[in-house]
Amino acid sequence: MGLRILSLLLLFVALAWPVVSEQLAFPGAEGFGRYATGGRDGSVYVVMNLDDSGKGSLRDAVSESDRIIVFAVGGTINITDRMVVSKRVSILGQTAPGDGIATYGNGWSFSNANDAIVRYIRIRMGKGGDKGKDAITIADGENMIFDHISVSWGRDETFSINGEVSNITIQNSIIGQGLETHSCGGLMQSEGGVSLLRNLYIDNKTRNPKVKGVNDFTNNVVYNWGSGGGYIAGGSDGKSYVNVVGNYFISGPSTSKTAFTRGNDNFYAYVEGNFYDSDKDGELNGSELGVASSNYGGMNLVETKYDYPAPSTIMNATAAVDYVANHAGASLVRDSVDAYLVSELNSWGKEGDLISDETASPVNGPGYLNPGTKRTDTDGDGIPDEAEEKLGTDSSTDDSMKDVEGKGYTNVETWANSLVPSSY
Ligand SMILES: *[C@@H]1O[C@H](CO)[C@@H](O)[C@H](O)[C@H]1NC(C)=O
Ligand SMILES: *[C@@H]1O[C@H](CO)[C@@H](O)[C@H](O)[C@H]1NC(C)=O
Ligand SMILES: *[C@@H]1O[C@H](CO)[C@@H](O)[C@H](O)[C@H]1NC(C)=O
Ligand SMILES: *[C@@H]1O[C@H](CO)[C@@H](O)[C@H](O)[C@H]1NC(C)=O
Ligand SMILES: CC(=O)N[C@H]1CO[C@H](CO)[C@@H](O)[C@@H]1O
Repeated sequence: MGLRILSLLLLFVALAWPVVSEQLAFPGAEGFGRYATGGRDGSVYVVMNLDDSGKGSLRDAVSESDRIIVFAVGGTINITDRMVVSKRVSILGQTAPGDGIATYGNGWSFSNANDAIVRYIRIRMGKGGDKGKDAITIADGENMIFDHISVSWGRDETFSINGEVSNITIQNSIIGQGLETHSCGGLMQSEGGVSLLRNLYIDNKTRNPKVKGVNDFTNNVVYNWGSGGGYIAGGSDGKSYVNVVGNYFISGPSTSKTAFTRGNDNFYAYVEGNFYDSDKDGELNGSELGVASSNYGGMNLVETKYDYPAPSTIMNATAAVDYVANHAGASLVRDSVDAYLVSELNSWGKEGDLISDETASPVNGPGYLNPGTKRTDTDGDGIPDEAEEKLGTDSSTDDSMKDVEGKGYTNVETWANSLVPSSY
């Protein structure tokens, strides 16, 4: 067979090969981390108590790989040591009764926690946490998605990605109040792709965020950054390739610096439709930043958008503010901390503060979460009886890891997905 025919044949085979469509982490998962698998090929773990460790605790749940974690209880889990998450774990906070779940007292490590899916949970570190550590750290690993989480009070950074990290999404989340004196939103430094979509960065002195590498920053709101800066174009070494689209920057009482700083020729950026309201006047009436390097801290602006996995809908910056103010964070129920932060945002420049002690006024600690009532789960498979009836599954057989709908999600995921909106 001639080489030519062989290569034609190979081309034909390649074209005819069925395209394997990868499974989204959940309906509405977007960006670089959208295909994280979580614990889909493992088993269900039901968190039964608010203990810091031991059987039935969240710490025990995340200590082993291949688990889908659901909650039979709601409330605040006080943690002493850092939480260290294993590979292929889904943490589905929306399944908790009452006001849902928070951890308080220290931070979390998702380093090497490949394929994590994390939804609707509050991670509040606080001054009791380990000195020099972040509220959330990812120092290496790949394929992770964080959706509708609220992270605050990091002692070093609040949510930080730095190292050999690829394919991460943080969407619809609140990252705020990094504790003084460091008071940082966080580093987002990775060559392997980080998507930051529809998040609120609020009340951090600096790094809201600091970006380096491959990054998509779309439809975020940044409020009341401090003297360190808002979006910081990071790094004199190495090259960065970023999209910055449809974001709204709003100065607050702590703000003394312009929205974008520290760009250079190695920081290639596609920018479009970003707004800036710098006058702290109690009204949201900023204006669009012109496409000029000087408005973007000296970044090297490019004309073509980087082809990164884009959100299904890109809003204008004003609509992004509306969405973020109403829905970002663990928003099934907004706890007192998130309610307070959003009230600051809604003052459009008049209120906001950088804090060093989360237990003092005005924050006064993590607040109280209503535990709600435990639901009956006869077969103990993690899906309450009432929900099994609706799903058409058997409430007397452990069938939560089966896929009754045949759509690629286990029954327990189908239930969890049904509890929350399926698009942003
Ligand atoms: C967590 O600590 C707070 C005090 O900071 C306390 O009120 C609460 O009951 C504790 N929660 C649990 C589950 O022990
Ligand atoms: C990141 O995701 C893309 C698309 O799914 C994939 O091609 C690539 O191999 C992933 N990278 C890593 C390091 O997992
Ligand atoms: C925004 O509104 C305030 C208060 O009405 C006004 O003082 C300010 O000039 C407005 N800014 C812009 C950019 O229109
Ligand atoms: C932004 O989008 C919203 C919602 O689609 C729309 O109502 C509004 O007119 C848009 N604003 C601008 C300035 O285009
Ligand atoms: C919550 C918190 O500590 N925010 C801090 C963020 O940074 C600003 C600027 O330093 C501080 O004033 C805030 O206290």
